[in-house]
Amino acid sequence: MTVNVFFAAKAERWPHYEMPLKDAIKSAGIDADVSPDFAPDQVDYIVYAPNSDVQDFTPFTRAKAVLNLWAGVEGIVGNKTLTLPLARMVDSGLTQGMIEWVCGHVMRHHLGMDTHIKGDAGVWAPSAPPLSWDRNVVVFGLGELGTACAQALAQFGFNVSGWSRSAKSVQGVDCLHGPDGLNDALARAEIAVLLLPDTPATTNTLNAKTLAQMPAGAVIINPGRGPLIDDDALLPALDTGHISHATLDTFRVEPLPKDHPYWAHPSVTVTPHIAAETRPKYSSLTIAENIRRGEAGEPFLHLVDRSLGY
Ligand code: NDP
Ligand code: OXD
Repeated sequence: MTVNVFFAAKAERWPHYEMPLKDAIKSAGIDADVSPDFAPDQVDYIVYAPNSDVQDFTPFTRAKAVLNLWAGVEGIVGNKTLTLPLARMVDSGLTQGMIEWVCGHVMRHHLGMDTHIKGDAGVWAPSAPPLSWDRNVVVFGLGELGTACAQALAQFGFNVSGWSRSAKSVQGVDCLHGPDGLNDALARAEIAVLLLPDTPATTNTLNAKTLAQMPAGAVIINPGRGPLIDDDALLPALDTGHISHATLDTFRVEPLPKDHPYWAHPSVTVTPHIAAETRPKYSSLTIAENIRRGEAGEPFLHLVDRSLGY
């Protein structure tokens, strides 16, 4: 029987997804109609972006799962009309993109690239950076993306620690966890990379108290989510130099409002939520595999735990 796969994302995304999604689902051996236009009660799977117009899932009476195109699920996990299984996006392209973005920004700060590239004209002021072996980097969040980034940073030679909710073992990474592990993680974080999900438990992970626990001159890199940082605590910490720089890709309000102090702050780099893209070519493979699983009666991959919110 033909499976109906409903593409519920912004209309402008459909031309990018149509062929990769159709090809991947066909290659997974599934006979499917894939379209952004279906009567809700005819839909078997919903390929979903949380900024879609679809916010009420009750009319999707025969659907078997919602397959999120984003890694972050804070925009859907609390939707009371959603009782179907919810899978989030994990794909090789997303992970590789995040590794490249995180390592690039860690290297910028580790090597002091801004100082040496933009140095005052005519002033020859050598100041060698420490080697990666002598630099402590902490990745907050050791999930799909955090683990991959932590391991890539360890390959460069950094002293890498990671912090997660539950205990972990990751080769080359000193793993800390839970509220007790947070104090150690903060104290080590000369460079902090935030790859936590946005949940009630992670809101303001970096606040006035925890920022004060970080080493003087620490750098923060946040490709995770805006609410992980209390902005009203970060700005004064940047002003005093206790935090020497923040490279921020995610914000409480996106796009970041034009009058937000981050834009003009000399110690802040703003990037427009581009750390890692969901690319149709790779994400379609994850979607297709989950549809294959659904049809074969196998467990879905990457299911979200609604009680934890990620
Ligand atoms: P995962 O769900 O795989 O990993 C989340 C990690 O955070 C896990 O290690 C988890 O711990 C940890 N965590 C969750 N809650 C807590 C807590 N209360 N205390 C300590 N640790 C906690 O997510 P991903 O790695 O796939 O993605 C991480 C986030 O990156 C996404 O949620 C999204 O917000 C963001 N993202 C940003 C993108 C961008 O372009 N800027 C692109 C893609 C994702 P445990 O392992 O114990 O469960
Ligand atoms: C995601 C993101 O969650 O792009 O996938 O931020």
